[in-house]
Amino acid sequence: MKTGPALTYNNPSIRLFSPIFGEIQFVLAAVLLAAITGGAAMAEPYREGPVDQGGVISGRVTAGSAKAKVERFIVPKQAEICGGNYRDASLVSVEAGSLQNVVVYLEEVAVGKPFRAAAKKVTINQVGCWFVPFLSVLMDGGELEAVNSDPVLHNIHIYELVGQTRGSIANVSQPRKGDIMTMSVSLDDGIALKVECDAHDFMHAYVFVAENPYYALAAPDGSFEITDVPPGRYEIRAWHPYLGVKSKTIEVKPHGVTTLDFSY
Ligand SMILES: [Cu+2]
Repeated sequence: MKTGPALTYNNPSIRLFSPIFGEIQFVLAAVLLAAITGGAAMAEPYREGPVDQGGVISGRVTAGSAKAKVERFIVPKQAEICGGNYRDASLVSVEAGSLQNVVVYLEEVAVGKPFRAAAKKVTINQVGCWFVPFLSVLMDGGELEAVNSDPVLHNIHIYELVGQTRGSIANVSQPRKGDIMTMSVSLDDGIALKVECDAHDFMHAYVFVAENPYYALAAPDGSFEITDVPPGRYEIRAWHPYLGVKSKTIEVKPHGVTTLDFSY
């Protein structure tokens, strides 16, 4: 049974609220999704356990027909902190034919290797009015920390992404430099979080929320590798924050190395 986000914070003046309308829209979307899928039973939660004759999946994510896309935002205030009079936010980034900011992951793994420590807690720093990092991976049930390193107010607003819809799950004001907020994240249907700042509409970040440790954030050259995979047949997906999901099936043989590429 999953629970909603639990929030703790070091600043007693923090405001915590949810836009009711957004919540209602999100609940309706969730009900609709359940109706479409016939309210199928949820998969069992992932368990850590021994991996016998694990295999490796490796490959590369290429841009294919996807083109780099930049959105320009005006920076109307606090230019000395936030830098310049405008901000070019990269929605789709391509380097030498490789698509950047892609997470490749296995869907529906019942039991296998442990999560790496880095996935259990993710910190997003707000510095120079940027969220750093832009994309991170957190295990489902892990802890998300947000730090304000700027001498201006940021208002971190976190949404759960479910397909083409999103629902607000946390909205926390961080008025002072040094403010820290932590929350545990357990998602019911979504696969990622979108992080925005309500004080600066040009600040954007994403957190992929992994249900199992069989994922890889593709390197700048597009390469990825997923190790110690229990032999079997899987659905493997690539997820890009703006371009969405690509899906394939893959067979992993005992001690085998399987190569597979994604192209957007
Ligand atoms: Cu901000």
